[in-house]
Amino acid sequence: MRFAHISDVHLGREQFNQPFRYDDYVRVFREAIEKAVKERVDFILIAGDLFHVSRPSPKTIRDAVEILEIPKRKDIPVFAIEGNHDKTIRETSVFDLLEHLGLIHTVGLKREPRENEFQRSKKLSENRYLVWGQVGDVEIHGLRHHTRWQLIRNDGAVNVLKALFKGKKGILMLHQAVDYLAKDTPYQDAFDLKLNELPDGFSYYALGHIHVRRIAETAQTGLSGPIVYPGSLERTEIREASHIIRYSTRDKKPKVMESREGPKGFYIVEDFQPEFVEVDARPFYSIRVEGEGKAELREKVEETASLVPRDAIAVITLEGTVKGGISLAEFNDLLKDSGIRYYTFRSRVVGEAVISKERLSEEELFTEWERELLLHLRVSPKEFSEGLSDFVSWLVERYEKGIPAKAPVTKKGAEPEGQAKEGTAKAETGEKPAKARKPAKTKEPTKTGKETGKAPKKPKPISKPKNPSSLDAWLRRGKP
Ligand SMILES: [Mn+2]
Repeated sequence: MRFAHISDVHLGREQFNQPFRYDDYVRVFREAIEKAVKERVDFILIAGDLFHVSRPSPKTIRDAVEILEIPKRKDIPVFAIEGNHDKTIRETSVFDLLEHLGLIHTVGLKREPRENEFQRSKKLSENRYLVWGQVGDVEIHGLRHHTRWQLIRNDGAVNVLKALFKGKKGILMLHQAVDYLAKDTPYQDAFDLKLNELPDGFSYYALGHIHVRRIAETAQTGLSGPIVYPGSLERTEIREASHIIRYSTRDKKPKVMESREGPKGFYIVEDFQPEFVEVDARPFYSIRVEGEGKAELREKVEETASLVPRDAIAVITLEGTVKGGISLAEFNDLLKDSGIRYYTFRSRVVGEAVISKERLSEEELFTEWERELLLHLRVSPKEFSEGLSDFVSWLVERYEKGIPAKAPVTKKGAEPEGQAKEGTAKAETGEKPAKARKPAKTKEPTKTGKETGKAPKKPKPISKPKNPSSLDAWLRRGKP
C-alpha cells in the first residue's frame, strides 16, 4: 500500500500581491500530484488548506479541477479534509463541488451517509454520520479543522477526537497543530492538541496546518504510528526561507546558509513509512543586514544582493542604529536592476538607542481570545486582507459558538458541526454528567490561567465594561 500525503497547498494565494506567486503555488501542486501519480500511489491525501480561502476564485477552482483530473484519469482516489483556511460554515462549499465532480472524497462528520467505491459511513445520531475512506483494507479517517475549544472540552475531561475515533485504525487525517511538533513554528504557544490528546490506534497520522516539515516517530511519542506534517508546498512566510543571509556589523562578508527548513514537498508513504519527495519551490532568501549608517547599510545590501539568484524572492531586514532613522524608500531603488524576482525591505533600524522598559507578557495584556485573534493575524495576515468576508465568517463562527455564557454545553441544539455527541464523549471518559454540564455562568470564558499554569483570572463583571480595549467584551455585547 502506497499513498501520497500532501498538505497546505494554499491554491489561490497571491503572496506579496505578485501574480507570479499565484502561478508558483499552482505549479508546485501540479508537480506534487504528477509525482505522486508517477509513483503509482494507491491514493492521495490532502490534509487541509488545499485552498487559501474558503471561496476561491473561478480561476483557482479551474486550476484545482485541472490538476485533480490527473489522478482521476488514473483512478487514483484523493481524500481530503478542510483546513482552517478553506473550511466554511456554509452548507455548500468548493469541497462539495470537487466531491460532486468525483475529484476528491472528503472524510469526517457529515449530515448524510456515504457508501460508494471509496467511502463508508457509520450513523452516529439522527443526522450525523462518520464518513471515512476505504482503499483495500486501509481505512482513511479524518476530521476537518476545529479549534481546540471545540475538540477538548471541560478542561480536557471530554476529548471529541478520542470519542469519535475510538477503536478505529488505519490513517487519521487532521488539520491541527500538535504541541510536540510545534516547536519553532507560529503554533509553539498556540497549539490545538497536546500529544496525549491524539487518539491512539492509527498506523499513520496524516497532519496538516504546520507549514514546516515535521515527523514524530512512534519511539518518541508512544503512539501506534508516526505523526507527520509534510508542511506547505510553497514557502508561505519568511520562516520557511530556503536560504538565510546574515551580515552583521562584526562580519567582513555576508554569510549564506541553507535553511534547515529549506526543501519543500510531500511524502510518499509505503507500509506507513514516509519518504520525502521534494518539489521545486521558488528560492526564498531571508536576509538580515546590520549597519550603523545609511551608507553602510546601502553598501551591504548591494553586496548581499549579488549573492541572490535572479529568480529568487528576497526579504531584506535592515537592522542597526542610525541617527535620524531611515526610510525604506531610500533602499528600494538600490536593487531594481539586480534581477531578483521580488524583493522587499523591512526595517528594524532605530533612530536612537532605546532603553526598553520592563516587559509585560502577552497574557497580562490580552485575553486568550484576543491572543488567538492576534495569532491569526500574525500567522496569516493575508488571509484576512484577501477575504474580509471569510474573516467575518470566522469571527462569527468563533464567537457565536465560543461563548460559554451564551452556548453552554448542551446535549442537543447549539452543537457546532463536527462535535461528537456529548453522550459518546462521556462514555469514553467516564465523566459524570453533572460536572460536564457545569453551568456556564460560573465559568470564566477564557482559560488563560489554566493554559499557562498560572491562577485563572477573575471573571470580569459583564455589566461593567472597564477596559475599553477589551475586544472580548465588545464582541460579546455586540457594541463598544
Ligand atoms: Mn495552512
